[in-house]
Amino acid sequence: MAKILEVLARRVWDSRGRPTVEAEVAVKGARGRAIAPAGASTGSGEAKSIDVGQAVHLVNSEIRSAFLGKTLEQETLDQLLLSLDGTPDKSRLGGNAIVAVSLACAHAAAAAAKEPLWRFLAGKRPVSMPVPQIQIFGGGAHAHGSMDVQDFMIICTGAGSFSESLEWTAEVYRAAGARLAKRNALHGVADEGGYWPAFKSNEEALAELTGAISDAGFEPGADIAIALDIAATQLWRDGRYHLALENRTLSTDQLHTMLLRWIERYPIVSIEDPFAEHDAEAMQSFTRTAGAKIQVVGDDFFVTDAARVRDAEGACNAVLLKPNQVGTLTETLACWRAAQKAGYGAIVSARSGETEDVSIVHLAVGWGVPQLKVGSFSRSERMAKWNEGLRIEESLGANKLPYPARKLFKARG
Ligand code: 2PG
Ligand code: MG
Repeated sequence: MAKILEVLARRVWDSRGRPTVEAEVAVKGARGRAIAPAGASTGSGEAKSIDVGQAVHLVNSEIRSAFLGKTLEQETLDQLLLSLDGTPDKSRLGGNAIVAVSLACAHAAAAAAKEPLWRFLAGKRPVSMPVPQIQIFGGGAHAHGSMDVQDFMIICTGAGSFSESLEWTAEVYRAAGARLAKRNALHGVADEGGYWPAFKSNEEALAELTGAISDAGFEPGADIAIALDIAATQLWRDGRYHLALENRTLSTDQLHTMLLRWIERYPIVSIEDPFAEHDAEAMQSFTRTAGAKIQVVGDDFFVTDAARVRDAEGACNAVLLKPNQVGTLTETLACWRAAQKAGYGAIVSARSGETEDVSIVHLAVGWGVPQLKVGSFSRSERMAKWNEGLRIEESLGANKLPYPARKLFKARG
């Protein structure tokens, strides 16, 4: 196996105009490159990012010295990163330095094998395209709190392929924009490219999204369903959930009741982080009640940590996988394996601060993770990922591929 000849990092800029870490790893005749993303609604258990200048310096000094001459083998190198760091939260080398180097190693290994990353990761396993969750309205920490719920997304549950899902999404995105324009409420887009929210209540956004699905000529629930990320950790303060837009606070029970009512009224098939990260009991009770009907996803709740998934005791039935939330690729894969063992669904996810880096699309395809969340259907840091998915689908032969959308989400009217 190839030996590492060079490791380097530089400061680059993300979609929010903030600095981030780009790393490169080279072996003879091949090179891999990756950029660390950044979250805004972060879980307290996430790997800690450090000052970008310091992270770049540490890659170019300590990590480089430790890596030069080592065999390009992902698990061993990820283990080396963890032991060099030596902290439980990756705060010495920085989660941003670690994830950039770890991903760059994977790209270098794939390049050395002369394979696209997804194929290198899949090996001989058959692959299929993931089902996208695509944001239409962005709120929460991605829109200065101007709406409480963070992500109003669609899942094209009736689509027959990845590319068809994108075609349908384009129609809904356009229809949602037209509805806002008609009300003089089109104010640009939030951090992930979803329309900036101009609604009187969170529920109004749900009604508008359902209306946009219909306007675009689809049947809500049968063709296209709704997925929400409540990102409820952001709403929790002094023992209550604060809905600032509606000028009211809710107890845990009241939030539970409100979400159940939304599920009854709107074609919702997935809810992420319905309760705050510390509230395992509320998550368990919600999943007991709603979990047979919908996907309940843990993001801040799991922070891509395999041990948390193993200890969840039915708190969710699906896991969000974000490599930078845990640090290394090996740990991210361990979390996906823990999810599979628990019978959970999984979604590879981008962050709200992104770049042109498309690694996550390759991870979803290569590891066989059935869903992918990238943000909305605008802004090139998002479109770069959807477009990379189209290239992968094309190289796989789109019409021969099984597409799991209909199976994952039974049509709901
Ligand atoms: C999330 C992500 C993406 P952030 O909460 O799922 O929507 O946001 O990267 O800000 O954590
Ligand atoms: Mg989330």
